Amino acid sequence: MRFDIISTFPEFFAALDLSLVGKAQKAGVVDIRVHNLRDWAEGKHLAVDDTPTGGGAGMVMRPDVWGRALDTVLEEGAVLAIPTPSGKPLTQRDLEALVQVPQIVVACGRYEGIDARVAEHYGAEGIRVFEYSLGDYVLNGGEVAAVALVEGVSRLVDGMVGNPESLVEESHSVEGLLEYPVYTQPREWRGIETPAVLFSGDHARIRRWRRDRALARTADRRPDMINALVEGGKILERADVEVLTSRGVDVRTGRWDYSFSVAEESDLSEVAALAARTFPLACPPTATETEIREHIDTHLTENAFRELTRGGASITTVRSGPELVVVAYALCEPNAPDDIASLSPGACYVSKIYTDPEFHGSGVSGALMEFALADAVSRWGSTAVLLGTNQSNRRAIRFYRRHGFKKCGRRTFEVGKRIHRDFVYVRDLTVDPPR
Ligand code: 6GU
Repeated sequence: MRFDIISTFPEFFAALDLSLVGKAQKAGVVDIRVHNLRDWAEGKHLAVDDTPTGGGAGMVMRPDVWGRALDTVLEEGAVLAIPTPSGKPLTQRDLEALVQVPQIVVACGRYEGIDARVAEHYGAEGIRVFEYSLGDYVLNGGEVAAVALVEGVSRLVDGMVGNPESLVEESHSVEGLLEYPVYTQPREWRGIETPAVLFSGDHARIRRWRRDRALARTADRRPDMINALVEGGKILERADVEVLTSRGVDVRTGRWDYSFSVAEESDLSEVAALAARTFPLACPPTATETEIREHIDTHLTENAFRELTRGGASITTVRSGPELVVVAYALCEPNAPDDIASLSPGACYVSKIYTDPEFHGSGVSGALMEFALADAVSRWGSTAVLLGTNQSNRRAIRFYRRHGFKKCGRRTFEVGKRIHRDFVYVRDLTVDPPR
């Protein structure tokens, strides 16, 4: 791989004699030649720039000087790379394409840039011209961007990086996600523990944890990358959906549409409205309309929820859409009811988790469960959580299993004259969530 860099500051590129790129040069893996543009300047002052035609601030680099330089340096099959803040943002895909080329000539402009006819002329001559930018900010010249391109391409050249696997996993590889956070020794540093899952030796769990962290990071920092994943159909796993949902992403649209919070008094009328809406759908077909109505009017009113929160319960909600309506809520209590508390002494209790049917399968319920349990741990210091679910509700049972719950008993309870049979589930809150 051959690089030719043309600049008015050739000394700048001493940096490329260091580190891995320096080693690669010495090993003959890459050949980097730096040229001083002024060697092609003419006249008494060896000027390389002049005032902008049509007026304006600053100076523009002369095409004749650049023409003489490039005619000398460009070889068959070369790409002419021109760093400029008005170029195409440089990506890993660009670097992967550039490493296939025999020669890259980087033309570093200073001042307000290079006369536009230079790119036009060489493009018309059949040379591939690549005007690129490092991002949406302005530097004084193309030198930093030239170093970035040379280093980024060099490390993809065969025989460069010691461990080829590190090329596969890093940020901006084909996965389309930012890299997960990394840790090393010591295990605890300034009171911060390395996540326990990384010591588990369970490679499937570690992989899942890393993917979760990568997704969460990408959602928080790079909405554009999440949208590309959604459009490309690259979010396939249910666990992906839940992590993204917990960061507010509606994966069906790629929009940031969810917000999670602990309910305050002023939220309780909306919580009651959602409860009244969803409760009938969760009732067995044998329940009569009157029974259902009676239950709603006594247990699912704003007042009933207010009493529960005053009694120490915590309600967490998910809001969505332009109107920010409550689409899911969870009700947690610091202690489980007497009939099951002995199954896990000291455990807190999830008494309800309801999601608007429109949001079933959206990841909202799972994300809300984790949010509600994190709230319980910080609020009450809970080390375990209990819940009961109807024995015939297979969907709920699968959901709780996925969220790390294990069956630990049974209970019955009466609604009207009917006896309901529940399984009781427990989850240890002192270990990392299952994923
Ligand atoms: Cl490629 N050049 C200059 N001058 N400023 C930049 C840049 C390039 N990319 C970001 N800012």
